[in-house]
Amino acid sequence: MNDLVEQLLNGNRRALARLLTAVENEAANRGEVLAALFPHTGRAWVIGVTGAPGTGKSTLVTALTKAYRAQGKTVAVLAVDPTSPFSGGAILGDRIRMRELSGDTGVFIRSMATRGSLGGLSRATRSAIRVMDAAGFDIILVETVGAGQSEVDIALAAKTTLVVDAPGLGDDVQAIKAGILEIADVLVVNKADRPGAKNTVRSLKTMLELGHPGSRSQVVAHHGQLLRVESNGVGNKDEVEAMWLPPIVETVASEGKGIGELIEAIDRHRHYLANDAALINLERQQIEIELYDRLREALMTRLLQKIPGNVFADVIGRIQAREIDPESAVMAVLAKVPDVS
Ligand SMILES: Nc1nc2c(ncn2[C@@H]2O[C@H](COP(=O)(O)OP(=O)(O)OP(=O)(O)O)[C@@H](O)[C@H]2O)c(=O)[nH]1
Ligand SMILES: [Mg+2]
Repeated sequence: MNDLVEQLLNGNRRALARLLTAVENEAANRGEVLAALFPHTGRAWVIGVTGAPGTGKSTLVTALTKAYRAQGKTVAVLAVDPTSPFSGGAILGDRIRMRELSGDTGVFIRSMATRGSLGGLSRATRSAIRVMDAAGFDIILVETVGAGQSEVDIALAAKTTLVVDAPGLGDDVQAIKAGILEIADVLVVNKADRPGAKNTVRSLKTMLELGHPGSRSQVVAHHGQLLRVESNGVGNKDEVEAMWLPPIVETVASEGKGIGELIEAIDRHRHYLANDAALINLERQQIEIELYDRLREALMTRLLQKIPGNVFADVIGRIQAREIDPESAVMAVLAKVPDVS
């Protein structure tokens, strides 16, 4: 395993593929691997790309990859599909779409489908990003379908999050789900060649302006949870001005249009984070949330080992029979476990 880590750090692509498989499958030695790699992480600019199905995320990722390659930057792509238990469907489509990138040693593409729980997928995503980061890529593009928890997860692993919308997906406002605007650093209206694109831009603008300036909500980490904090609108002027207002960029990904502007917007966000010490803050928040996540998981695993299996069946039956309420049941279960109650 140490050999593989050494090879990965030296740019060996076979070692990269094998280590990705090890962390994705939550292999027994993955802890060791990630610990060895961790000091070499934190250098890549991780860009999350999320949005409703079919908005053109994969096409956009392909176009961005080509543009970054033209700048001489190396790019790793991670396509995460939380909606499909199979690595067919969407991911197969991605493969075909991204085929034009193959043969370039400065590009590495990897797909990941759901395995087990959503929590398992977000842990595997974080780990895969770290392996790619340690491998020395300048840019890591992570595509995930905006489905429930996954888009929040992507914002927790990315430095810049792109939220992609497109016209023709039914109600423009509903195409961008509630809560997703808060995670967007840059809003992309793709398929700008389609009718209705201006409407999509306009409604996104309205949604953004409703929340700005002063009353814009901010997402902050608190005890491992993401909280939305409404600012009171009387904050000092500098603070309001210093806030990042997500720009809206129109693209036609399939023709490479608007990609230069999109890369500029990403660069501006990167500079904003770097100049304002906001990057340190962002990383702290992400670390805090990850730590709580992992702690919760580790404690739960230990706890479940200490509780005899039949206790659960028994308690579920008693709750269903209305003999005990769920909260009291939790207390009763914990009371049976030494060192916890
Ligand atoms: N007209 C037009 N079509 C586009 C554009 N970008 C992508 N498409 C097409 O839209 C379809 C979906 O594109 P994808 O890139 O697979 O979209 P996606 O968001 O990755 O889709 P999922 O991964 O399934 O959620 C494909 O047929 C693309 O060729 C665009 O800018 N204009
Ligand atoms: Mg896709």
